[in-house]
Amino acid sequence: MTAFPDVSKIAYEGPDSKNPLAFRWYNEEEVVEGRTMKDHFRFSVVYWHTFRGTGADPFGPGTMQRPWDDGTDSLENAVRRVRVAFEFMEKLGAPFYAFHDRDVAPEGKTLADTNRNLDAVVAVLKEEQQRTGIALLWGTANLFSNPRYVHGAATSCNSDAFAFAAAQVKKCLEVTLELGGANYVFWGGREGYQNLYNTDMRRELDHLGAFLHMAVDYAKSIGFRGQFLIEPKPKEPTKHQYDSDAAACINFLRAYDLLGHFKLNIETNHATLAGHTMMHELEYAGIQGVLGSIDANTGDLLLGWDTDQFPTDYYLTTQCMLSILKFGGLSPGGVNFDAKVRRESFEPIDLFHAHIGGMDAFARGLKIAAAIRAHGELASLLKQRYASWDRGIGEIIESGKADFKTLAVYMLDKGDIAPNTSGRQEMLEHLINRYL
Ligand code: XLS
Ligand code: NI
Ligand code: NI
Repeated sequence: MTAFPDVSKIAYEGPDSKNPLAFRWYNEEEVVEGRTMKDHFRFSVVYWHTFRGTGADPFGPGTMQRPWDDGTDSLENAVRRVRVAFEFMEKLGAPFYAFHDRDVAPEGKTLADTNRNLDAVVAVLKEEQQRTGIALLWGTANLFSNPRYVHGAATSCNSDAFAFAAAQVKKCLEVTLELGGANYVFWGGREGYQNLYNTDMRRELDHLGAFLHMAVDYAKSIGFRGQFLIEPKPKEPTKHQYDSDAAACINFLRAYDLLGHFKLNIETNHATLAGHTMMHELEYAGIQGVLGSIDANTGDLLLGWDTDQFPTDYYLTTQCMLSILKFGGLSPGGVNFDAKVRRESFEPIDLFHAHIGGMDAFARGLKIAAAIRAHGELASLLKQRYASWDRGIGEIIESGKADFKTLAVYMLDKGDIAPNTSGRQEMLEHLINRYL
């Protein structure tokens, strides 16, 4: 069986190609800054949007044509979907994928049935991984779709929901280990609140901290060495998600003594929902030493929700790659397309167009960022801007040898500060355009 009979392996044809089913920039063997593109990006396809997305929105049902899918939640259908997924990823040339437990296998009547279903599908995933060499970037547990999680999972007011979530994450860690997953992700799902009148925030956060400690301990006990990642998001589905942005996550991890065990998985559309740019979130995570991986997508700034569109904007991908290169890359994380084709793009071939466009946009962004870095102009302007810290009083302050008294003596003697220089905002924005 083949699900994509008209598509052969997507090839790199170079910038002049007019073939939409070819890469113009992503050349997996090409070396940039000492690393192949394949290793820079570690591109990953998500199971949930790409193989489970229906195109439904609040105003109408699904539109996606997926001829291999019989519309049932049977195990047989789930297994057929695995074969299609690997055919797709193989033809695309994506080295990784990511899934939630419930994307790949149906829930049964009891937790035991559900675990058995998962085991059955995981055996097929493993077989396909071995056949193709495609690897698991990360696994995660869906702790938000089933109505039992209506009030959250680890932060639910119902302690049984916490216990069920623990059992579910335990199993998901086991299968992620079984499949050699490089990371394990915790996105908050419904961990947040709609209303503070009915919320004991202190208790909920304590429970979340305890839950993550249990996960760390269990992973250690089974020998799972993948990187744990938290994925910040400010809102949706709840009004306020506890992991609202990189800074909030880092504060939470530090407060609950978890910082050594986690890094962050930064998602573009979540950054913009938080009122930040993606580059802001990457820089903040990077300077704190917790930049782990990215969920690559983009929002629509005219729509105020998580539309998870595929990224095609070179400014965005250039900014991402400037930060990622600066902090030494993402591995063992990667560039995971947590993105979906829009409702109007309902044919199977659109899945190829979407991913090729995203991969090319990142490859182009990498080349632009590398050119900016190689030229060194931006770096030297930055260095120049902070030159007052490399000598004189700046150097004394940075070395920790100043205090309020000595600084007052210095300023009383000097009378006023050295004149400020221009920030050159427009010049810098214009400078970046030279490389695009
Ligand atoms: C939802 C999140 C989700 C995570 C995985 O907004 O992006 O898809 O990446 O649970
Ligand atoms: Ni995501
Ligand atoms: Ni998202």
